[in-house]
Amino acid sequence: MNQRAATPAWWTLSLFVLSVAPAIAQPALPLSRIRLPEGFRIEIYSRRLDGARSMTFGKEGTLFVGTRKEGKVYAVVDRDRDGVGDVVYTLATGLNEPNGVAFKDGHLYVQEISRLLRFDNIEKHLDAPPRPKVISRDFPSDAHHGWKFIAFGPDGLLYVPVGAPCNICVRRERIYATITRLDPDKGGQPEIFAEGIRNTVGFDWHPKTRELWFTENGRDWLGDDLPPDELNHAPRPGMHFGYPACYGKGNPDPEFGRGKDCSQFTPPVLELPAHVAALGMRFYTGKMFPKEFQNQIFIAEHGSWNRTVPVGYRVTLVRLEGNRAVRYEPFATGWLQGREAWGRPVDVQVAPDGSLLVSDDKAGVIYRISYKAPASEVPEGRVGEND
Ligand SMILES: [Ca+2]
Ligand SMILES: [Ca+2]
Repeated sequence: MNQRAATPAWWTLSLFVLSVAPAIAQPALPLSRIRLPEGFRIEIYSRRLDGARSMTFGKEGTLFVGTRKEGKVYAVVDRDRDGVGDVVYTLATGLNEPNGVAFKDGHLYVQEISRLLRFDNIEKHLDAPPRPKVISRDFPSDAHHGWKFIAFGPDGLLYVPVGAPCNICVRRERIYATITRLDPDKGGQPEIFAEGIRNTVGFDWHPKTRELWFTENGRDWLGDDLPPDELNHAPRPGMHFGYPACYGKGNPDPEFGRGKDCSQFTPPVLELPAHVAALGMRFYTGKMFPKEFQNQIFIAEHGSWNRTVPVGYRVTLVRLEGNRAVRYEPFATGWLQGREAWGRPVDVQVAPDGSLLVSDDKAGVIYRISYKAPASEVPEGRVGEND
């Protein structure tokens, strides 16, 4: 800084500006730019959530939200259950990229880069959260792809991915480029569930088959259109999904795939466009949306950085027939305007009322997408509310 500029008058002025800044309202977000299928609408569920990333619900309806660089974990409570969060608690600060949040038996689990933390009986203590217990320190400390999405599977185990600590590389330690799982009550080393996964930041289990599905981000620096991001299906432990040797449906990587037989790896169910950055994904299990959305997959696409013309920055829908993906279509678009994005979807989460929440770490908000049948589709004898 220029020393001469730091006169007492300058300091007085800057302190004044700093002290009033928090009182200035956030600029309104251009929500009218978001395009959705007929009958759907988008609103703000909660704002002032800097860096909002992964989401999970507590048993009493509290929404927990992780972040990365912000180091914070938030809790949002919708006291009157009207679909708008009323209170935001900051449960923790100063954590190391606490991207992952999961909830079980009253406790909130938070995954930093290398540590798994647990906040006991959290919904009873939102205004004065307990110090977290350290459940595990057994994950690598690499910052590259180090932030983690976590979730409990139908087997009661916590699934924790470990990304490749690089754009693309081979590491001797087997834990890299995997999805692991562990029993947080027992502790101990995580078990490798699936491998050959460059980096997944979103997964869910099919509500009927209870099998794992996950998104995966492809490598960078292979050009604008290669390789695809992936939607994968892991019905059992021990599967290998190809990284770093092979990408997409059987393509060898130009550097790491020489001499490799790509047919020995499990291909993705669906190749997504390159660089869309498919992060959060969930099966829709609510009752609010029309029947054809039941058990279909929503994907949050964070958007590209390694591409000439930006892509992604939207929520997409994958329609399934059994274990086959039969359609991939945009669901919510408009965060990207020309080459500029005003928001970046990170995670999707079905709320208890059946609406779909979407987190956005650029705009620092959670959106709520709800559905009401257009008036013409309201059955006779039922009076539609004014919209
Ligand atoms: Ca409310
Ligand atoms: Ca793959």
